[in-house]
Amino acid sequence: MKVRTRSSAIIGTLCLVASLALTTASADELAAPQQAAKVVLKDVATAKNPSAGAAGPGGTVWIAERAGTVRVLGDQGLGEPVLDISGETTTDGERGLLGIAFDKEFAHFYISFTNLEGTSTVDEFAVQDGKIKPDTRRTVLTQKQPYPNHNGGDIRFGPDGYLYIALGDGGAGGDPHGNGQKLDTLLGKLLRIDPGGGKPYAIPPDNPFVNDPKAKGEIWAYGLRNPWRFSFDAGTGDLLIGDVGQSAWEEIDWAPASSKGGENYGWSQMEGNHPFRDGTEPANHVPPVHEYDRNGLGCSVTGGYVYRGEAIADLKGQYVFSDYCDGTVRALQMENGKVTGVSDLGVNGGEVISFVQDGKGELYVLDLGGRVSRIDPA
Ligand SMILES: [Ca+2]
Repeated sequence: MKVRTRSSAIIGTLCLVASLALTTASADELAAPQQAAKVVLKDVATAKNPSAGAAGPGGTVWIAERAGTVRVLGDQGLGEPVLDISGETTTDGERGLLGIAFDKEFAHFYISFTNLEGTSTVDEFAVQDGKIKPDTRRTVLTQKQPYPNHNGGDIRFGPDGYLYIALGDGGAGGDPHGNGQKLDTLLGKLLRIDPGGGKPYAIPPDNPFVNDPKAKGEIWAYGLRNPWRFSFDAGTGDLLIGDVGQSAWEEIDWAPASSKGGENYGWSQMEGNHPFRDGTEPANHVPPVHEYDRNGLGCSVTGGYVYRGEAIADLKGQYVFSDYCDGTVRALQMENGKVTGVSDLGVNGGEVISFVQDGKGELYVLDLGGRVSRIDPA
C-alpha cells in the first residue's frame, strides 16, 4: 500500500486515513469579524468514491465516481450509471474520472479523466432530452502526464461560454521539469478553449498568449501546482482556484471577472506567499488571496464555490471550501478580491474531495469515502 506523503496529498491513496483533528484556530479565524453561518450536512446519497459533480439538465445533479461511472442524484439517492468508462481509466496514483461539466445549454456533456496510459483526456458527448448520446463521443483534448500525480482534471464552463481545464504540473514533487513557469506546456496551467469552435477545438482569439509563438495559446493562467478544483462565482463571474501545496502552504487564488488572463500564480518559484526552495518571486506573481499552513488545518486544499443559493442567508457571497485531509468545511468572506474573514462552519465532510453546485446555487459535499451530503441551514 502506498504511503501517504504530503507531496502527494490529493487522492493519493484510497486507504482511509483518519482525519487530522482540528484543534487549533488560525490567527485568521480568531480575527474573523463575522459570525459563521449555522449549517448542517444532510446526507443525500452514498456513492462509490465520488470525485466530482455538476449541475445537470432539468435541475438534476450529476455525480462522477472516480473509477469511471456517472450517476444522477434523485430523491432516492443515486440512480444506475448513465455513463461507464471504467474500462478506460485506472485509479492508481491520483488517476481516475476527475471532472465532469455541461455547457450552458446542456447540449453537451464533458468528462475529464486519465486514460489507461495516464494521459489526461477531455471527451465530449452530445446531450438530448437530458440524456447522453454515447455515439456522439469525441476527444477534445489530451495531455500526456509524466507522473501519476498532480493531474488536476477539473473542467468547467466560464461565464464567457468557454471551457476551462485545470492541469497540474505533471507530478512527482517540486515540479522537477519546471512546468509551472513554462509557457510551452499545458502542464501547471488553467486552459481556456472553445470546444464548439473547431475540430477538435478552437483557441479563443483573446486568450492571453495567442500572439506569443513560444507559448501555448490554450493557456489562460499559469504557475499552478495542482489546481484540483476551481470555480466561477455565479454572482460576479470571479474565478477562484484551490491550488494544492507541496509540503507547507495550501492556497486559494482569485481573479476578477474582468481579468484578461495571463495571471502567474507563482509555482514553482513560490508556494503560497513564500519562496519555494531557492525560488525567486516572479515580478508578475499574483499571490493567493488566502493560504494556510499544515499545522492543524489540513494538507490538501479542496476548492469550492461562492455560495449563491437561497437556503442559507448568512452564507451568501462567501467562498466555501475544505481540505481533503481535514474535512472541516470553511468559508471565506471576501470584498473586492480581499479576504476579510475566515469561518469554520462547524461541520466535517470527511475526505472532502469536491463540492458540487446545483442549478439553484445550493452546495453538495463529496467525501471520497462515499458520503454525498448537502449543506443545509441548521
Ligand atoms: Ca501560488
